[in-house]
Amino acid sequence: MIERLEELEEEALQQVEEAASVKELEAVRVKYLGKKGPITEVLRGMGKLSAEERPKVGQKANEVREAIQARLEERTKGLEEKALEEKLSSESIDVTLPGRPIKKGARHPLTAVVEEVEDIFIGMGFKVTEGPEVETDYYNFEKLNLPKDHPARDMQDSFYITPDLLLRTQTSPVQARTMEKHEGKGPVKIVCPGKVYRRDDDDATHSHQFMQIEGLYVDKDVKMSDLKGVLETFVKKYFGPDRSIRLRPSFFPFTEPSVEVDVSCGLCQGQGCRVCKHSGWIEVLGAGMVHPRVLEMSGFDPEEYSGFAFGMGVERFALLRYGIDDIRHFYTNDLRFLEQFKRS
Ligand code: 2U9
Repeated sequence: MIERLEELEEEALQQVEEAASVKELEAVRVKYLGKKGPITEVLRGMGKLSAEERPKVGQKANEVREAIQARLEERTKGLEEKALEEKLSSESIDVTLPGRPIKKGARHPLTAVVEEVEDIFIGMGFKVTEGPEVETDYYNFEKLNLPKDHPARDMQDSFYITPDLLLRTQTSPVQARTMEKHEGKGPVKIVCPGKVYRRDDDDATHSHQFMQIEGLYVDKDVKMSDLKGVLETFVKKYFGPDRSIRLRPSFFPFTEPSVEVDVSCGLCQGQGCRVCKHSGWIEVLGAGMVHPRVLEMSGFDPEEYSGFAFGMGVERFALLRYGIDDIRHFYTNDLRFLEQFKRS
């Protein structure tokens, strides 16, 4: 039996040496040291041995098992280390490879216009303020001198959510809320950019959702000439120093007097062309002195305070800046359109 065990040891160790993978080593372990293996078999037959032989064979069997087990462990460890080394060397980083280019996005043209307009007004001391897109009827209309029966409410057909809640039709409620927070004390000097919603059929020049930037300056002694100066500075900064503005009388419920602001046409220098519809002027803003009732409703004493306000459509500014002919391009997310606004 001892001889048989020695044979088995030699055979098993030989196979351990020949195994080429951890998997093959495991197969050798099962074959020789498993419950159904030949060493177990030898041990089972020990009952037939004499009392003298039995411990010797037992001890030999244990020695053989331990020897095979030890060599198996050594080789397993060796193979695992080798596999790890191979993996590490095959995965090594070649630092000389050129980097993968990162696909850069671009700011949406409307965002670019909003940021540019904001920067110009920040330069004149205005703060940027935002507010909710879902508004109450009270802040969207009532506070802006548009009572329930006002015809302008029909003019701006709106998206109502409940009888009292709607998608704001202008960013003006942000100004009304801000004035209220100031509790009757000026100055309030803000520009309010944001999305607004009106029930309109979408076409090349109309969209049911569009963007506005409105501005408000309320303080003691704010005059119409301040409004003109601020808007002239803005227009020259946005469109160019050679452009001029003109004011035409208009009407808005929230301002009195109200004006429409035109900028001289940049294509024909006021001579008249296709872009300005042969008038030499392009309408770009609405504005006016804040109506005393609007001041009062938001907690300012119209005897002590006055203010001006203005509003502009962002899409119109973007159309003019980039020479785009259809407002719907801004909302269809066509990459062929959007990628043209990448900065080099
Ligand atoms: C308060 C008081 C007054 C905001 C103003 C306009 C004139 C205006 C239009 C321009 C193009 C909207 O996008 S558009 O259709 N806006 O003409 N907006 S004055 O007046 C305010 C706002 C808030 C408390």
